[in-house]
Amino acid sequence: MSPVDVLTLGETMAAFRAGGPLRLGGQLSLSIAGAEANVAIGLARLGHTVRWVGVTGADELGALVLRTLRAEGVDVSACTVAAGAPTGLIIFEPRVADLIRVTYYRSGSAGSRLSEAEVVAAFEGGAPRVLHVTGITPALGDAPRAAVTRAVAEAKAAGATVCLDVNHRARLWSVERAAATLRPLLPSVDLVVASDDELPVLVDPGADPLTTLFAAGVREVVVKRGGDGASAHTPHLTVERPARRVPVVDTVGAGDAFVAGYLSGLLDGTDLPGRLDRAVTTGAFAVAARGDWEGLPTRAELGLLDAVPGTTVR
Ligand code: KDG
Repeated sequence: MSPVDVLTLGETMAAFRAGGPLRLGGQLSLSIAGAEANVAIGLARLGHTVRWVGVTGADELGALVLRTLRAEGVDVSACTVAAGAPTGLIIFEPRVADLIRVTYYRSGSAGSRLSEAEVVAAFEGGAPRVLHVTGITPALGDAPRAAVTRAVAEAKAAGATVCLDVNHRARLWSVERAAATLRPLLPSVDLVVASDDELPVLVDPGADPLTTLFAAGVREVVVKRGGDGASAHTPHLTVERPARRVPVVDTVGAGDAFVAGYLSGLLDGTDLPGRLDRAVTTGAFAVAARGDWEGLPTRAELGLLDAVPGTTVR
């Protein structure tokens, strides 16, 4: 097992996208989805080496998860297949207008069995340049929480850059429990990614988020605002970027695509504006395509959105 540019860990589920309200039946399309896997696929498509660590069930949907990640060039050599626990499911249901209702079938899933053992295996090949973790994985249970804590400690000790995307999932845990788990990690975190409404997970009410996070040891803060763009902050510089204008097809996964673009820029040594430019671009690709990750660009495609709308590329 060789070192990689980026290591990430979490649960990847079988993903069903419904054509309409579930209670009316109809067709479902099947893929995979998981915030960390979405980032991994985005980075692999941009030419970086990526390892995703997780646990899948010894079932057909687990085979789909691993097959899809391998096909996308993501290293899954440190993954575990757990007998006796099913691969988790997520169902995306368009309910009204552009509102998507998400239903999880992941309690007791194989993914929730992720533990320090997988992390130790993942680091055996050497530390990554970047560790990417999200606030979803520690919400899955004590073992995944310990896995994230161990991965952050191992990455910090090895001098890797640690990226935390808050990715708060209110159906998995409360803001209070998320705060109690994620705030102690901040001294080991270099880069925090969050939306405005997720910052209270890390910052007390009334406190200035940037002042608080920089004081905790974080070096870079990126705030995702969806269609309103994004901003990136260090103690010495702030950069703002509008969202790129594209037809909105499916916003699920756009935040992960944004992170993949940002980390890609970081790995390439680009400056803060360059990282944010790439992030809003990859985020736009995700919004303009159906699926969590299916529309993500290769490096050669990054410039496609610069073309005049309606252009045919021949
Ligand atoms: O960001 C998209 C994710 O939310 C989706 O892929 C599934 O990881 C997932 C989750 O827990 O919601």
